[in-house]
Amino acid sequence: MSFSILRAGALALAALSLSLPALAHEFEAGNLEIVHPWSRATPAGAKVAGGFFKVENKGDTPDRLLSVGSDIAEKVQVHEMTMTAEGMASMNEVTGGIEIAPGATLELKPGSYHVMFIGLKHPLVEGEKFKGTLTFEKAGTVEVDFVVGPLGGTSGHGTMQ
Ligand SMILES: [Cu+2]
Repeated sequence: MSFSILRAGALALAALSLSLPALAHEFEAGNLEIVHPWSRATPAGAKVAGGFFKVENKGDTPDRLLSVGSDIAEKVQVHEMTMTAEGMASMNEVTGGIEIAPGATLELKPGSYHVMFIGLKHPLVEGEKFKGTLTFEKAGTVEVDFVVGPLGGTSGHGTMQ
């Protein structure tokens, strides 16, 4: 009896580890490794969504994230979130790209650098994926899949999302 319980446990673990690569998906562009591009499900009528991912520079020269593209929205921008002296969050489009030093990891995440999909052509549904392209100064353009996570959480966009 204890044998079959152990066996069931082992099978469950095996199933779990098999499902992990789908959750933590990665893409390569030259010396850059792009980890887990994701977005969020959008409420009905929402016109914007955020996008997030990490880029690890495994090379020995700096590179820059120049732009992000996708067919799901009319416009795609890279934004930076900063706090004003009054403690208000403010969002600005990044111009000139974001440097990724050798050995460094650039993280786009809620409340920080993020992608903004503006003018969504359809709602984002949890569990679905959509295509996007990331363009780097040296590594060029790479196609990635953004995975859509659950609605809610800290978007860093107040009432916008
Ligand atoms: Cu934004």
